[in-house]
Amino acid sequence: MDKCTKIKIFNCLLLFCATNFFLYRYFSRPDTGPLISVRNTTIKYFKGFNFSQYLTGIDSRHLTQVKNYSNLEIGTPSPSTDIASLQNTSKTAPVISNATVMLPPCPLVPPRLNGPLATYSQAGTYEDIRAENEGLMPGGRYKPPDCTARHRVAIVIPYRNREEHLKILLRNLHPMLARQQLDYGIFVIDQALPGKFNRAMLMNIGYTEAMKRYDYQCAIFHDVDLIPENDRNIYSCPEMPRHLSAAIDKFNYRLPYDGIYGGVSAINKEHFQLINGFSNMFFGWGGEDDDMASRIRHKGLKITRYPMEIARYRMIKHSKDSGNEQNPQRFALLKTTSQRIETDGLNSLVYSVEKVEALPTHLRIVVLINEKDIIKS
Ligand code: UDH
Ligand code: MN
Repeated sequence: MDKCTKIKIFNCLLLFCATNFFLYRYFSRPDTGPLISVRNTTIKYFKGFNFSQYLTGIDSRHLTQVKNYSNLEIGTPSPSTDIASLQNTSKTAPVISNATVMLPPCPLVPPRLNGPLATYSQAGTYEDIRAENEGLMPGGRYKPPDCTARHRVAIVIPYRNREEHLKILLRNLHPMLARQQLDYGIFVIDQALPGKFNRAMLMNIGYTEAMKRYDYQCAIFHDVDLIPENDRNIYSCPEMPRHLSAAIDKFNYRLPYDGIYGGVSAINKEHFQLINGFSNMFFGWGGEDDDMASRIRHKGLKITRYPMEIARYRMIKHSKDSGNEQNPQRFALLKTTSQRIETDGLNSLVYSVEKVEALPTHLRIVVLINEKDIIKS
């Protein structure tokens, strides 16, 4: 064989290998390839692919988690089983039994999103709302039926005496969260009378009570009167704290000021622990969200947001509530945020649970808090 033929054969071989390589890459893409490839290749495919990361709300930190779970997540537990219990029992290989339906991880981009939404402005009973939402379990728990969710999210609603708002919110939220393929639970933390309303403290309580019940990866704190208007506003666990309600109709869909953090926000468990949660000291209206934004900055974290076309909400019109008058002390408190972080928050929570009710659409936890206990601690 002369030198020229050898070179031709070598080139042919090279072409053959390259073609096979590209065919393999193409067919093992997340949405087309076999499952095992999904697990091995999604990590590479999506790292640095910002558009999809934005769409899914998934980031490198959670992709790593997905990778770590890959041995476990050949399937998802049936609704009666818990991922945490699976993790405890199957460190080496997943046990496939009749009782456990094994499902693949959900797609990185939820496939049934609509974008802008027509929202409901009325709602019937909690039972009516449940009937509209297939798969919704008592106490407001949901897991996708056909895949293992990539995010386990506790939705915490600080609440008192706003039942009409709550029903409207739940009627809008449940179908959206199901389309977003999240493993979520809704916790309504209902502050008993008497006493001034304390939104931030209710959110600390909601976080604490949620984490006792399930291995949630993050919490979303949600005002009862903010109705999301776009389902690409994904309620996933964020890499950095995420302010979700950036564009509200009441403020002409603009940020009233740059550092605003009120309304709806998401934060992962590690970061919430790092900043010691919210302050418990804000009784009455105002300031608690600005205190939180300072805590986040103080610990070197960043507040992130989705684009304004996506992060849209309408606020149900309401007047001021009694028991939640503007707090005149808020400006003085905001001067001492950095001194209070380590001692005022999750580690200084004092409350009593008066009642826990698993309603068809949410878990209602009635709590009693006492301003004097907080000031003392
Ligand atoms: N909340 C209740 N019950 C109350 C008070 C507050 O459930 O009695 C909860 C509820 O989730 C609500 C959230 O706390 O969405 C925030 O309270 P808000 O809706 O009163 O706060 P908002 O920022 O203030 O909407 C509305 C008054 C507008 C005054 C603007 C002055 N700058
Ligand atoms: Mn409001």
